[in-house]
Amino acid sequence: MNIQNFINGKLENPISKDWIDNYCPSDGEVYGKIPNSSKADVEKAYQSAKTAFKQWSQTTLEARSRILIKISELLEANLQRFAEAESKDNGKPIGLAKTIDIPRAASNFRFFGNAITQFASESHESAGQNAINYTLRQPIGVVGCISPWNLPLYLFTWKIAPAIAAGNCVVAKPSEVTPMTAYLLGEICNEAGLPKGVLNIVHGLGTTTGQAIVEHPEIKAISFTGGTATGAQIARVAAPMFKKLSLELGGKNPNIIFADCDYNEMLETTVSSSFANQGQICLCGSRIFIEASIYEAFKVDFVEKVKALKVGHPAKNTTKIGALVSKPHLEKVLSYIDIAKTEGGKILCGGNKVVVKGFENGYYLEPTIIEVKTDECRVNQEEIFGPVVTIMPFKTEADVLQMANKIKYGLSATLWTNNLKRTMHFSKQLQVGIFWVNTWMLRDLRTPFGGVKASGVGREGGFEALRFFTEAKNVCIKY
Ligand code: TXE
Repeated sequence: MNIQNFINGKLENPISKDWIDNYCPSDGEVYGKIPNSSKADVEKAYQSAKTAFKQWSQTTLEARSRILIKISELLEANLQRFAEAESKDNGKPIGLAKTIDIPRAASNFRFFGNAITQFASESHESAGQNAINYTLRQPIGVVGCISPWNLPLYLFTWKIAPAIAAGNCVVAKPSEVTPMTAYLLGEICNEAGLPKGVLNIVHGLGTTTGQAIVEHPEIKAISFTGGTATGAQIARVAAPMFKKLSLELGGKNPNIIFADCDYNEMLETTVSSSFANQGQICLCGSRIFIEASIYEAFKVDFVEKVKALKVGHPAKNTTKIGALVSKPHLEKVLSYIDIAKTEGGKILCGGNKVVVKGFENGYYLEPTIIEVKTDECRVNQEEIFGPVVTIMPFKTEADVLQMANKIKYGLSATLWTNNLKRTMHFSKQLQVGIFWVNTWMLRDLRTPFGGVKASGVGREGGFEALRFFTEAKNVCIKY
């Protein structure tokens, strides 16, 4: 099946006439083509967005809200179809797509449809000067949204929804590895009555289509989620053009386990935080530090639970671990397992490709636990982004805090303890943007979302996203 660009409310082939293969990760087959859109395609999308902006920026909040909520309802009504498409395109278990990815994409539209009606700006009475200042928050104009392959529709809509809610028009590019649900979104937007040109979706490679969006002189803000190296490249291009940038990049997050935690809950959650979505979530807790007194017991229990995770075809309801997203990605993850061995890491379970009967060319890998001797080894410092975690014991609070922070990334951290004093201390000392205590991935869409250090710049979510997608203008009136 061939995918098309969605420009000015219409699905169409790329001007570039250039196409790339779309692979199905569960069987390794090419099952369609996607446009590799050129500068000319991006320009066409930009012109459509620019034209739509005049009216869209003037629509009432109520009208915008109604359309966003309608998109959300239509996604819910099409849950099965979207979940199947996401699972096939990405390799993730259908159960996950049905309970997490697509419902969350629907929530993104509903949330920002409601949030925009509550978004307010400040005013400042300048006492003694007979003046009042207020902040006018205006949409930026045409903005660019570029998203990755791990949570395709979930992250694509996490950017698009606040951008259009705030009155902008969008040129968006999903990952070329997982374009399918973004393609299906176009028709839903039309059905919901989103005016043509408000959302334009162009498909293609990062270095062609993505780069053309970032380089476009009139696209004034870029919201990006993806790899840290790509984020740096985007910043290099966008900074001299003074574009507004929101970058949500990689992570290598610590999962810190103290003996005084609720053990069973910790164990269940740690299995998910390690391997959900084949470990391909920037928030996964891929470095597990365990207090020495429970280390041996944890090791036995964790390995037992992980060995029981069923690796299989993503369309099967019993599958817990589906296929990795692509062949190059599988190879990257496997190369880290080799690195672990040369670094003296001990593979406690997993480490090998899995051959699924009938789907021998799919990109399957066993969930893998590596016991490392030192936190400084490469498998503990570099983002692997697959079903691979490291474990090691620690003795003191100070030791584990130092190891948790001694890394270039700073996205999230999880702490397992029932000690309040320790919790407060860690909440202040950990160099991360998101800190979970006795839980993982519990999300409230109002909260600021993003990382520090090499994990990114800026925050998404709630009013932070609406602030990003608007320009603040100070108006000072003397009376
Ligand atoms: O992501 P890319 P890749 C990490 C993970 C993974 C690594 C590389 O470690 O192994 O990044 O993954 C577009 N200008 N994460 O290479 O390339 C690209 O087309 C503009 C973490 O698949 O960063 C896609 O739409 N755009 C992460 C998007 O950027 C460009 C999720 C992300 O792709 C571009 C995914 C360019 N020059 C990977 N180059 C997370 N934080 O969740 C690429 N793109």
